[in-house]
Amino acid sequence: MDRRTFLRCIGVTFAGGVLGQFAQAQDHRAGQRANVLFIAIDDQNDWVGPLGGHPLAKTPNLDRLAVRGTTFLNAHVQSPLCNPSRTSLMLGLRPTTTGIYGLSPWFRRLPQWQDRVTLPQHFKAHGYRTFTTGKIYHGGVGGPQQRAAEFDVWGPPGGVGARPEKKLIPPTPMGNHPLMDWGVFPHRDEDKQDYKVASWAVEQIGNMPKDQPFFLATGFFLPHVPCYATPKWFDLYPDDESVLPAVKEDDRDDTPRFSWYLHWRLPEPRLKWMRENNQWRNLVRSYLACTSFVDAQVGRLLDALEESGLADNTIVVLWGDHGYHLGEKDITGKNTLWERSTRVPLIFAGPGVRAGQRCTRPAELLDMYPTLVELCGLAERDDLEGISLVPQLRDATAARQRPAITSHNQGNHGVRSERWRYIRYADGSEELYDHQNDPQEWTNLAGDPEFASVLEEHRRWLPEIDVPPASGSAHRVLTYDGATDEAVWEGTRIRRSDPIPE
Ligand SMILES: [Ca+2]
Ligand SMILES: [Ca+2]
Repeated sequence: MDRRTFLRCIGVTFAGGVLGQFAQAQDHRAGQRANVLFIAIDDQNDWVGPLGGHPLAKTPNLDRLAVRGTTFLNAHVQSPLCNPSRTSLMLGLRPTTTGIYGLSPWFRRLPQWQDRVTLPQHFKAHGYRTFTTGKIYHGGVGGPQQRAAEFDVWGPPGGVGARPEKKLIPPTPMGNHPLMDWGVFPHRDEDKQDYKVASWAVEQIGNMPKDQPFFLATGFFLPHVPCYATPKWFDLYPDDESVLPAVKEDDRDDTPRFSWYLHWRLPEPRLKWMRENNQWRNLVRSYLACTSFVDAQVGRLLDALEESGLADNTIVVLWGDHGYHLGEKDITGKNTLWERSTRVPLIFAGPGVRAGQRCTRPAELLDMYPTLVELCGLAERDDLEGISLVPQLRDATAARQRPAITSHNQGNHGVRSERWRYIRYADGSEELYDHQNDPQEWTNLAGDPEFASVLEEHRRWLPEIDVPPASGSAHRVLTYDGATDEAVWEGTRIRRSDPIPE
């Protein structure tokens, strides 16, 4: 009997919830569903060891998680911004379905989503005890009653922790936003909020009741700005040009003007400012340093799981809420439909997950909800927009029926298949990149008749449902009226002739 036939034969057992990594299946406590350790990393792009987005990134703990599990090399967010990305994956719905594109609103404020059963709530309904600490949702969820409705047990919130008395870098454009800061300064790791978040999660893991499965959500804030690091982490990265990502000087010449509208006026400095103020290398090293620091916190969680004896019956899933540009395409920050902004770590490990796999099939963070439901044998839901990744967790080469789709405000979508990235903006302008020959997305092929059929193939995946911003939408919200060619960014009209803000 080959493995596939074997898996089919034991399919009933899989659906029943006692999931095993083949020979390990019998080791589980009879009848006990697998636990879930759900790890979020804020603004974490693909600069981690398992994804290879930066050749110098040092993430030994993500590396060891990847050895234990399956890494999705082509996983993408549904929105390149915290609130819409997290709302999407926790609800199992696309931003184009909810209309949540901006940093506001909190989805419970909308009558249509007030009673929506989120991922952790679905686990709670199946007998799990749910825990949360750090940044899982984008903002506060409300008072004690609302908090209790979202999770059973609440740990320390997310945040920066130790910070210098004043900003380390020169005043940044567009208002010198307090979060726009980075650099090395001496402080104790223990005083960082992410350290405290990990400590609390470690403590919970050590004290988990043995007779009830748990869903533990742990959200790290770094490498979100401000990226403060102690010399220990900063010095992991060379103080020379080798640390900088490759950029093409005229890269934006073949991208539509509308691509600028998606990040029209933002506190994140452009590359030009970074260079003029001698901050590019500093930001890159600070971001990488913070990535390594967070990796160490992930390591503490993995150690705790092993020491508690729970590792064999706990599914670990680790994800980043969206990527981050550090100079590529002339900008820093998020809010784009390009690879650096949409590609994120997505790693599963534990019972039911084949170890050591690297999957190149497109995957969406939206898929986590149905995947975890299937892995843990919970009741299936027919109102989720993601697709379970369990076939790929068993065999990384298993077929995937659709590409990954990222949306940033109504009408702007990126479609990522195994080989291509197709982008369509609300005004109809387009981009096409061939990742086989152009992994940096430097050459826009959309205007080349040779690729007309590729364009056509990808256009059909544009979301059919594509609603306008929900009521109360604010911050990084862009609207466009095709009839009048009027684009409005955060309430202010952009004219075709307006210079691109620096
Ligand atoms: Ca984020
Ligand atoms: Ca280009």
